[in-house]
Amino acid sequence: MTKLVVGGAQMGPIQKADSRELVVARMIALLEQAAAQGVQMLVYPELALTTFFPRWYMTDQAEVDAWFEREMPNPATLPLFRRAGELGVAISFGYAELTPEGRHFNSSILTNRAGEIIGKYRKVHLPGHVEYQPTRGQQHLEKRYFEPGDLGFNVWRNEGVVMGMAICNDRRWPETYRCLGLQGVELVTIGYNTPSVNGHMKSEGREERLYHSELVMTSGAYQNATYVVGVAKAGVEDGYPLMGGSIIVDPNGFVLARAAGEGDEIILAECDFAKCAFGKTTIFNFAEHRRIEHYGRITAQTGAVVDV
Ligand code: CDT
Repeated sequence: MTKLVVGGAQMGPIQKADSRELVVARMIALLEQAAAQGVQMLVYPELALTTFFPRWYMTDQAEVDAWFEREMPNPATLPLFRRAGELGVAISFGYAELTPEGRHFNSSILTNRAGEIIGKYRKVHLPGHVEYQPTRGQQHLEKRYFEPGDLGFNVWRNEGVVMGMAICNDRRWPETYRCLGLQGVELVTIGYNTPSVNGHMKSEGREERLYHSELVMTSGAYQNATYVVGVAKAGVEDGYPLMGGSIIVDPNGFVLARAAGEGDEIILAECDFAKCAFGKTTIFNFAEHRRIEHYGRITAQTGAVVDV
């Protein structure tokens, strides 16, 4: 029977001018705060080391590449890994990854409680667009700066718990959770940067967006009998608001902890992973109840086809 105190390190805004060193110092402060409260596994947001740079349209590749990390850990982030190891806190955070082959991914890593990287994920569902769109209130250029992740959805046994990662927009897709659920996932970590306003529909404000965020993470948790921890970068970055709403969800779909504000903030919950067994062996016993002979379209077809 494994229990872990899981925390979410919601981060307030990071401005364009903020250095990696400044951000890492904030992450270490959150880590120390979390460890003092007994947290053993701490999850940070997507692209945790920088402002959400895909809101900026850039044409100079050197300018783009400056937002990316060429190795992990690197001199700027090593103090975070070291401190996490000293405190015995496993961590997961997102960053922009530039590979030695020159490939760009929106990635996240997972460490054990010794501060050693044991898993990496590259974001599969990239939202947004490639070219500048003058009609949008703000740009969302993830499709310009990243290629879709090439590693798929994997799990790792970490500190006795089957853990998987997803990033931001992935949380809206049931396929994400099910691919992890089919590998027995017990904890899904999800960092995110979600603008408070919908670039396509200005009438959709923060409350609706918070509702949708919570809806997808609670249903993903329930339908796969897994804990989910979703962690926001929030607040106003260079004039553009990001919503908060970080939550920890239990395997029955109930929210155990919820962030109150839009600044740096720790949420936490004691997670008893034995609780995943009930759903996994009853209503969501996949081996017993799934009917894969009827699910072929899910992998054979991308867009909806109306043929009636
Ligand atoms: N970072 C990220 O994936 N954000 C998206 C916003 C999409 S709006 C083009 C999200 O799903 O929250």
